[in-house]
Amino acid sequence: MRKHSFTVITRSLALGGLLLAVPCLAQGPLAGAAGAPESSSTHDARMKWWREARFGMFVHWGLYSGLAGTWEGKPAGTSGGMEWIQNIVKADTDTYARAAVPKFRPKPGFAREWARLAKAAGCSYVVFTTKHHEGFALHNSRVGDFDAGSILQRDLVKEIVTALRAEGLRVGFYHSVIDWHHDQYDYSLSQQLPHPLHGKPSPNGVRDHSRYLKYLHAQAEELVTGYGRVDVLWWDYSAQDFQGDEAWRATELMNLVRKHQPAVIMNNRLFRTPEAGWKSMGTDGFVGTLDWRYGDFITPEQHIPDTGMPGVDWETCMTMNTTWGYSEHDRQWKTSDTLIRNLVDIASKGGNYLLNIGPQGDGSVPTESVAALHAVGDWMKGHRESIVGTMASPVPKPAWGRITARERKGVTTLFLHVFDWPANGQLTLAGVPNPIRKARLLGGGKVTADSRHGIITITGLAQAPNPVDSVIALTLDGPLVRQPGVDRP
Ligand code: JFZ
Repeated sequence: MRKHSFTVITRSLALGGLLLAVPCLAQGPLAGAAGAPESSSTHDARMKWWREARFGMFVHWGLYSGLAGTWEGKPAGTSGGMEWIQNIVKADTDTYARAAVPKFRPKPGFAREWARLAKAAGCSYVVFTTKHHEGFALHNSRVGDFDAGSILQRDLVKEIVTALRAEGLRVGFYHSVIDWHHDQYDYSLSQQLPHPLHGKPSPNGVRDHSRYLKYLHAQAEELVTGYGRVDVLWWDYSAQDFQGDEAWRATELMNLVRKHQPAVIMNNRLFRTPEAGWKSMGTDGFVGTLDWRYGDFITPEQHIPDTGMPGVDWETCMTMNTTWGYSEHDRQWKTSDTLIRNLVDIASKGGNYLLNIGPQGDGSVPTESVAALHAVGDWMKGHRESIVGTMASPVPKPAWGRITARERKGVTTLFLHVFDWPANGQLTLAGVPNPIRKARLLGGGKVTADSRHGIITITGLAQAPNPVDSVIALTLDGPLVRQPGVDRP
């Protein structure tokens, strides 16, 4: 159950008979032109492509990418987020820009490489940093001078969006509300949010945070008006002591974005309250509900929730090594087998996987990431239907792997993802009462399925056809019946 709020109920009543006329009135952002709350059906329609997509590519790229985790010839660290290097070395923005700008030299055609890579990997959407905490904007901004237009005479957002669209990919903008460049961003207002000057007096005297907010809103408006359709806005981020309307004029910001992009899907990071799904200052806590006025989905970072997040939309974002922004010192690469199984694990719990690349200062993607994404794509080619357009497993995860599900016209398909092929060659599955229509191995191969005493047994294969994840599609009569606690929206 999602929470209802008094404001919204009052609004619904003010609309007279509408509450009776629309059976599924839920709380939500004030999305309608007349300020009417969004209905569940409108919300579902807006979320449809995203829920089906299951797999997206994240891109962290900015001035930090050229620094590559190195400051004054020494590693700023060998693990962790090097997009934070300015904060790690406590550089003021001028010192930082002087070191970083000369190393940020986007090569021609870099964006096409990203887009082709995302496509080859089987991603449906790409979310990239339009501005990270460092404050450097990748578009050509009329309201500032710390942007690609002013400094490189290029509009990198335009280049990236054009390339993504050419590959038929959905477009997402990551945008940091934290800003280490703007001279009116008042870092003294939060003890919890990072800033290179944290704890030090402001070098330019008292700051007027409302002036920063004007700039933040103006740049956001440029981004949602200058580049065609924007499918996702990925805000980052708030703290318990500084969040929401007070910190960012967040409701107004979301409404501004929705005015220009009515179908946009936004995350919940402009806020940091239980109503917005947050439990603590970590990204692992989750309260079980999300009021859509604060965002459409929850953002677990670098971890996969044990049993998913029943009843809400969520997306796990994850690095391939340990940093978001490129670092020449980070060699802790995950194997492509791990990435594939993570994707399957997440899909089996009803979530999305947003997998990060950190291109270098010239825009080229580390060879390790390219190889891994191609391996994921190779697996996806033969198994796409078991991921894209599927829903969470209706039953808890089996010992041998994971399950994703699909229901169409009263016919249910369970995709049995086998990570560990049983030694006796017999795969068993309990808790699924539907009669079996047929079973087939994705990629070709004969298997037999039998149901006896409520247990389905699949035989016919002595060994795993795919060492990472072999998938058996099990078609069943009747609708998908879920066991309690393993639901999704
Ligand atoms: C944020 C950024 O700081 C980071 O650089 C990267 O962009 C990542 C995707 O998002 O990292 C966070 C944000 C919030 C929390 C932790 C890491 N948090 O609230 O626990």
